[in-house]
Amino acid sequence: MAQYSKIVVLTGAGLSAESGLHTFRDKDGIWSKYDYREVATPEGYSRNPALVLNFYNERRRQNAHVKPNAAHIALTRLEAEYPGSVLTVTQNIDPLHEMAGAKNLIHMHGEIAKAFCTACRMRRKIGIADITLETVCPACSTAGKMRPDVVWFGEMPYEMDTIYDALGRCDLFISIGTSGTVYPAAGFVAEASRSGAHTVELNLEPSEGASEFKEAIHGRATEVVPAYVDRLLKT
Ligand code: BJW
Repeated sequence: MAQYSKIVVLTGAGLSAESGLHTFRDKDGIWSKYDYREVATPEGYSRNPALVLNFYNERRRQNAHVKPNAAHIALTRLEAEYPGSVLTVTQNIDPLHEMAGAKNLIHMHGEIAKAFCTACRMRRKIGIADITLETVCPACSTAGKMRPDVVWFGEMPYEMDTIYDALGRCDLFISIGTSGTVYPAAGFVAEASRSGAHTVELNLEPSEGASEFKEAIHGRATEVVPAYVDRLLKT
């Protein structure tokens, strides 16, 4: 019988780093080149929407060229082959989990490939198309109200009720490639611990919340994640 019956996996930018996408807080990370207050807050967007739209248009174009790496693929294998349930909650806005075949997935910080209309609140897939100040909402026909469907600082992440419900029931919580600095995701390990779950961090280096995990394995995601998934599938 499998050791755990309900697994929650939290992923962050470090998971996609070896697919060629920048993390946020590493030495050459996105926040070393951009001020998050200007590009990742509602206030920054109100001050200079063109700057924010261009920042995400550029990142959306980068996504056209990326491929899932061995860690994304291993997590999909876990979801497909593990005898218990596996929910992946990603902070990443890239499409790499679904490109690897993930099905039970929550994008808590939104998706770069979607746009959100602030007039009618419709969310829509746009693929790699740019959003501009002239973009017209296909649902309500309002121009200039479409923004990237991503969660900025000060905004409520998506599907929090479902996530907290899963954390309250899980018996294994795995955190991968995240610095543990951004809430509410940074608080998930404490939530899972309160439910009595075993908690594991798989990260290049100890994260901010490292001391809260019962187990830690440090190394590159493409190495430590497939090895950890193999271990789970063998037990
Ligand atoms: C590798 C690797 C390899 C590298 N292999 N590993 C004071 C106290 C507490 C909270 C707050 C506070 N003041 C404000 C807040 C709230 C705020 C917050 O947390 N701020 C902190 C900075 C203090 N949070 C919010 O506003 C959130 N909303 C909210 O709280 O609503 C209220 C609420 C309350 C209660 C319940 C529910 C809700 C919203 C946060 C939105 C974050 N948005 C961003 C941008 C999204 C769009 C975009 O992508 O542009 O999300 S910011 C950015 O950070 C992005 C990421 O998803 C997020 C996390 O980053 P992540 O993934 O951890 O990346 P890094 O770069 O930090 O770390 C990468 C890690 O990988 C590193 O450790 C590397 O070592 C490792 N790594 N290569 C393995 N190859």
